[in-house]
Order: sequence, then structure tokens, then C-alpha cells
Amino acid sequence: MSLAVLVATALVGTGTAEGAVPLRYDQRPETRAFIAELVAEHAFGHRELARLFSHARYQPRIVAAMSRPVFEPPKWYEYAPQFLSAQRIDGGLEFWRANKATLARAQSQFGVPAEVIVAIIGVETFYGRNTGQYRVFDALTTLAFDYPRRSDFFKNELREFLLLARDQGISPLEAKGSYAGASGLPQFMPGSVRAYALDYDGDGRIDLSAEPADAIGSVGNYLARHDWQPGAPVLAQARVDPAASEAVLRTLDGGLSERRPLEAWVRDGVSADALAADPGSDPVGLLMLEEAAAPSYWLVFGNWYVLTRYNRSRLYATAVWQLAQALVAARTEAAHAEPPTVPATLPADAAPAARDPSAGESAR
Ligand SMILES: [Ca+2]
Repeated sequence: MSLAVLVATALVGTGTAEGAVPLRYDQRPETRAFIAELVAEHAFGHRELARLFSHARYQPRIVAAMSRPVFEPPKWYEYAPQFLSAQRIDGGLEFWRANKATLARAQSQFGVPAEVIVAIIGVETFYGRNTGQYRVFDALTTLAFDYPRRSDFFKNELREFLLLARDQGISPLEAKGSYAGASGLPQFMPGSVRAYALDYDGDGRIDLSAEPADAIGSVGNYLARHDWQPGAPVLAQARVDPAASEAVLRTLDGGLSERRPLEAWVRDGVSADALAADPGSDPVGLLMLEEAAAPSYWLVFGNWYVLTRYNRSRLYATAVWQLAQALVAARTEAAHAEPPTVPATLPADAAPAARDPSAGESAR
């Protein structure tokens, strides 16, 4: 083995070590094997892919972000406020107003409430303000070949991304997204774009970054396809009988229990307020949220688990639901604050108090 090859091998082997710069991706054996696979299975041009991968940039910050040890998972009271802030709610009302007809269409087509679709887009990207600055191709290539722990997952997403770019006739070097390769207003991974995204404004192409309607339809479709049940409950605040609490709290693992029949919870001393909707016979989970003072407990139903299919986190699903409820409340309040029709003869200084622009904000 020549020195150059030894050095190259060492660099490949320590791709994430400090100071080491991996070889160009098009020259690395694992990338070449991947290219050969794409050529054989999907009829890509070999030279075209080799050239493309010569432009892939290793992103050490992505590997660092993915590898950062989680000493302690975030707590609800630390996680939630950013998603329930006045700005996040105002932004949601604005997004709702701007896309009212599309949201109503998605709600009736998919059975997913408009506020849930708005809240997902709000939590994911602040309604499109933070959609990510990494080149999706760099992110996915880095994670596919320099993040061994999830190499298979990201190789698959990279394959999906290249197929998607080919289907859409766009350059793979153009798309921007998160450090994990998710993009657009709803932060779909390429595999999800291919499986669930819709051209919901009917202009003949799917664009989750520039076309809010496509994002709205795609989120609705994603949740419906993951079994969202129209009108079924999501979560309900629960009380735990102090006498039985020890056994019940032992069922919680990382703040969430296994799902059990509702009757089993009731038998063990867990109760909830009257449910707005029939929970059906599906098993139910018990959720604990760390509040600043004492923890709160919630029964979580099928639709809550559907939200976790979007992002596998009890905090995420709950924040989406709470933002959705805050949006509904703020929207109702804003509707009530609309100035009533004022007779033309009414003197200006007799205008009703509801015209005070600050009136609608006091309760938030
Ligand atoms: Ca479209």
C-alpha cells in the first residue's frame, strides 16, 4: 500500500476527527459503491453522479450536532414556551388568514383541523421563517457517509432525495434545509416528500418551500395517512389518585407510559374531565409534563400518537396541540374584537372600546 493510500485510508477512517478532512466524496469507496447501486437500480448516469458527488461538502457541524450527547432530555417548562409565545401565536393567525381557503379545504378533505396544520408548520419553521440553511445534498451526504450510527437511514434518504430531484427536474445542489436534510415549511425528509407531499395549489409541481398551499395539503395528507381520526380526542388533563399514585407513576418511562385500555387507568385511580369526544376503544397512554411547580398528567389518545409520527417526542406532540388550541382561542378573541358596524353618523369619539387595538392583546 502506498503512503498516499495509507494516509487516505486514515483520513477516511477518522473523518470526524479534529483537523481531518475527508477525501472528496466521489473518491471514497463507500460513496462509489453507493453510486454504482444507484446506477444499477435507478438508471442514473454514472458520470453525472460522480460529478455531483465531487461537489458534496462534508459538514463537520452537522456531525457535531448529531453526536452531541444528550445529558438530560429537555423538560416541558424549558421546551414549550418558545412554541407558545405571543409571536408564535400572532404568526399563526397571520398564516391562517393568508391561507384560509386552503386550510379549510385541507380540513374538510383530510379531517385534520386547520389549527393543527398551522401549528405543525409553526413549530417546525415558524411558518416558513426558519427552514434551514444547509444544502440538503451536503447534509444527507455527510450523514450517510460520516455518521455511521444512522448511515443506513441517511443513505436511504439521500437516495430518495436524488430520485426526487430527478423527478422534479431540479439540481440536487439547490435545495436548502435543516442539518438533518429536512426541508420546506413542514420540514419533510425527502422520503416523506415522495410518499406524502401533494401539489395542493395545482400548479403542476410540489414545492414545500415556496408554496404554502403545497405545505398545507402535504401536512394534512401526512397526518391522515398516519391514521388521524377526525373529531377524535388528542389529550385530556388527568388526575392521579394520590393513594394509588406510586404504582401509576411507575408506569411512566421518560414521561410517557405504555398504552392501556382506558378502563385500566380508571381502575388504577386515574381520572380525566369529561372528554369532548368519545375516545373509542383504542388504548390510552399516560403523559407527564414537567411544569415549573408540580408535574401535570394527561391521558393521550390515538391522535396524539399520530402527532408523534411527525416527530417522535412527547414534548413536540403536546406543543403542537397546545399551540393549536392557543391559535383557536386567539382567533375567537380576534373575531370578537372585530369592530361592530358603526353608523356613519356616530361621532368619532364615541367609537366603541373594541376598536382599541390593544384590547385584543390583553388576554394573551
Ligand atoms: Ca404546487
